[in-house]
Amino acid sequence: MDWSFQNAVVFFFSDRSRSSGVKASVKMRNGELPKSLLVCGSAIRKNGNANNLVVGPLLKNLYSSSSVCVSGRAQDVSFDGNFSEEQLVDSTAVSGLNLKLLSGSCYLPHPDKEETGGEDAHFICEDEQAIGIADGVGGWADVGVNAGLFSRELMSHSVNAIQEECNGSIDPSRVLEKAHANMKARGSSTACIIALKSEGLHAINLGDSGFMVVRDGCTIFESPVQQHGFNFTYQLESGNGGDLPSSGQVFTIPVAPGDVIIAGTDGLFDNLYNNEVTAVVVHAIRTGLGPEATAQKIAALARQRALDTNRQTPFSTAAQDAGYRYYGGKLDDITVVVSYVTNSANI
Ligand SMILES: [Mn+2]
Repeated sequence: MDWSFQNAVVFFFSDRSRSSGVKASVKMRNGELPKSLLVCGSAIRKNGNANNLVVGPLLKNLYSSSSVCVSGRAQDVSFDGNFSEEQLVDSTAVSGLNLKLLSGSCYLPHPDKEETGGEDAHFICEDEQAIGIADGVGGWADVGVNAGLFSRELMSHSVNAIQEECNGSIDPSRVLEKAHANMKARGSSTACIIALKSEGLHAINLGDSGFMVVRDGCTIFESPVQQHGFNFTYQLESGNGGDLPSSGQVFTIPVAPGDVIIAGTDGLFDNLYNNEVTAVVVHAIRTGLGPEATAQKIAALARQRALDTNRQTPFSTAAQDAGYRYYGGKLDDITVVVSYVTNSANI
């Protein structure tokens, strides 16, 4: 099989606190409420806790089953607002050209945890035209559980489920359901699975990993973040704990040759704004870089921002909105998967 599974070994970081339950919310990365999504409750809740000055890094909250407002049903989102009928027709016409994804990735574990590899995991299924990303929730280290094992197992099961699907009709939701049903490891993780089909990208995203699509130097799509509260992502857990795959958001996005998909964990999207990612992509394409080299460039810039203690980042903005005094980037595992959408006749 011509797929590669990125083996992320494991490390931990301790969880700052177990979050109290808050209403489910959906928030765009840029801080705006999504226009075409069902929004449950408010956006990020102000944190009323006394511990408002954060000295160390803010770390992702564990799911606390006793205090969670589980979201409702899966939300089918097709981004009608972004695509005119004409574009949809064009894209369908283009699909006759047999689109293909050319993918490459870069993974930079948290610098303190390079030896054990961190908690992100991802895969690229070249033959099946699918990619996936998972970010194990680090708070599990407090109870002696390595969430890196969970994210790796989730991605491994996803690859197996993809290979059971009929070629060309991979359903990312079904893949995630199957993968989740087979989970044995303790822990929890975000998940994002994207497959290219004849009519465009099909994807499911649960939690604060995600992906964006760049066309002609513009961001034409970004998946919204799903979190229960600030730094408290939606997450899959074994069995019926945590959020369920049905809470993931499902997307169908028409794409065309020349489009670039950038998928990543929050180590990417907490540190770089969309326009920064897009600028790197545009420069990379202009200089003829392949998807792996582009992923490396994006990851390197995200790491640079993560280490910056002054610059405003998406994460520091979200932290400040939540009532924390926090500046700079957020040091975390950084996973970037870049896929070029090509006409297979050109390969
Ligand atoms: Mn992360």
